[in-house]
Parts: sequence; structure tokens; C-alpha cells
Amino acid sequence: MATAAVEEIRAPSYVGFDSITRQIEHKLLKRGFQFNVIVVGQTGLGKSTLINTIFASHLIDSKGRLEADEPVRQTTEIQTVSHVIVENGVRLRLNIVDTPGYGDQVNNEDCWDPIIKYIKDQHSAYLRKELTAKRDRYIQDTRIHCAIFFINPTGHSLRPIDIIVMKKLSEVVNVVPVIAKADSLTFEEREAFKQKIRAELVYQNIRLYPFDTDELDEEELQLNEQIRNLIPFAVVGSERNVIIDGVPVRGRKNRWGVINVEDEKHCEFVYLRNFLTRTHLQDLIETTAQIHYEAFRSQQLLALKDASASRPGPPA
Ligand SMILES: Nc1nc2c(ncn2[C@@H]2O[C@H](COP(=O)(O)OP(=O)(O)OP(=O)(O)O)[C@@H](O)[C@H]2O)c(=O)[nH]1
Ligand SMILES: [Mg+2]
Repeated sequence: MATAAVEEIRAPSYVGFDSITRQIEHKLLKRGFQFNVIVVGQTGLGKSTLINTIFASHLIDSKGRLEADEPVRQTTEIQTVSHVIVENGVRLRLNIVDTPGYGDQVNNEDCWDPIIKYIKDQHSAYLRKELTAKRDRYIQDTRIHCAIFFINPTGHSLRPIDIIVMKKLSEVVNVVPVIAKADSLTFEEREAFKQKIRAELVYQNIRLYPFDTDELDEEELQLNEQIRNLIPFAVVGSERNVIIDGVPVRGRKNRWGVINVEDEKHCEFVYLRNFLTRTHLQDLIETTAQIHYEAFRSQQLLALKDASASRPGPPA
């Protein structure tokens, strides 16, 4: 009996359902992808500059002044820069959320609150849309998929405030730390600083992205290990071009020479970009939905249930 049933299910000839991958691909390509990143860190570490470097055009005012008499342009509010990138027919909307730096106040208590609130607000907006009676077929996703955390290139250790902020962030979003303005450290200093930071993160019990799960295959696990060995990425940003061998490149001039931010021998900007847009884009999106958003969602729904349970019922 059992054999007959199996026989029936087995397709007599090719029916073509293997085209489902192409069908899904077509649908996804038409819709495009949305990827949302936030930059967080102490003031003046080059957050706005790095966004400009990623988009390779002057989109956000950084503190960098092109002329001596220009005013200092500090980021004073949370703002999003958005760009649609198309490669081989694939549409990616990349949104980068710039945030004002913190840490220069006398009292820095709770200075991270607006950033955490912003990230939670996006979860909350998504949940509201999900719960409405007439749901959109496709919900515009503003949930933050990755927080790039800027570390001061002191070479010493993390500041207590950075530890608090990274801890708070890691509860709601995928956190990826970077050593800001890495051109101020030598290669040896960068490596020693990286190791110090990694050890401190372990000591402080801060669990950062990427996370290994049972679903990952050998290749993906290896890729995650490589990323963990690179983190924190030592990055350099620049809003200007410099001429190297007659060719204009994104770079900075300093005492020791010229730094080409796109050159892997000079800094790890390209590694960070590859990680974000090539190797981990889909996983960052998925982890956001399955871990961070899911935790937020169940917390909210439980709170709703508790609230309705404690409300007095209708009179008997
Ligand atoms: N040496 C060096 N300087 C940088 C780098 N990135 C940015 N800067 C400079 O640092 C200053 C501050 O850069 P911003 O991008 O405005 O810093 P920010 O983190 O956005 O600052 P807030 O908006 O106040 O939080 C500018 O003068 C930049 O030119 C870098 O990688 N290396
Ligand atoms: Mg800024």
C-alpha cells in the first residue's frame, strides 16, 4: 500500500516545478530589496563622512570643511540618506540613518535613548502594519538591519559609555563595531587594539553579529568566522578625492602619505562594504526579522494580552 502511494506522488515525467526558484527570483527582483543601516557613535568620529564615502558623493554634511571659513557641520538630528542601486537588474534601496554623536555632554546619561527609541519605533511601525485588519501585501520595511558602531581610535580600551551603548544596541539590532579614523593608528596598533576590543566584548558579555545557527552550512560558518576575525573593521572615510598616480580616488592625505580608502592594503573600508552588501546582506535582513523583531513582537503582544487580562470584564 505504502509503495503505491509513493509511486503516485512521484511525477511520471518532468512537470517543471523546479522553475519555482526562477519565479521567486523574478518576483523578488521586481520588488527589489530594502536595506537599512544606522551609524552610531561618539561625536566627530566620522559617521557622516563614512556615509558619504559609501555613497561616494557629498550627501550629508560632515564636520569636514572644504573652505576654512565654512561653519562646522555637526549632525544635530537623526536623518536618513537613501539611494537606489541597480546591479544586473537587481534593485537595492540602501537607506543609511545618520545620528548625532553623543558623549560630549557633561552628563551623558541616557544620551543613547533617542537612538534606541528610533530603532524600536521602526519595529513598532512594522508590527502595527502587520496587525491592521487589511494588511498591505507588502509592508515597506524600515526596520534597521545593522548598526555600525564607531569606536574612538585611542588604542587603549573602550569607554564605559561605549560598552553601555553597544549593550543596549545589541538587544534590539545587529551591531557591527568599527575602529573609526583608523589612519591615526599604525597597522600594529590597529591589530593590538582590535584584539583588546574583542577581549573586552567577550568579558562584558556583549554578543555581536554574526550569530551561528544550526541552519548554516560549513561554508557560511567559515564566512562568519572570517568576519569575527576582522571585526572591528578598521575604516577610513573621506569626503574628498585625492590624486594617486594621476587618478582621482577617495582618500586622505596625512603625515605619512596618501590613504586610498578603497585600497585593502590601506584600510578595511572595502571589507566592511563587501560584508554589508555582498556576503551578509540577506542574513542581516533575516536575522533582524527572526531574532530582533521577533523578540520585540512577542514582548509587545504579551504586554497587550496582560493588559487585556487585567481589564475588568463585562458585568455579569
Ligand atoms: N583622519 C581622519 N579624519 C576623518 C575620518 N573621517 C572623518 N574625518 C574627519 O573628522 C571630522 C568629523 O567628521 P564627521 O563625519 O562630521 O563626524 P561625525 O561622527 O558625523 O560627527 P557628529 O555629527 O558630530 O556626530 C571631519 O573633519 C572629517 O573630515 C577618517 O577616517 N580619518
Ligand atoms: Mg555627523
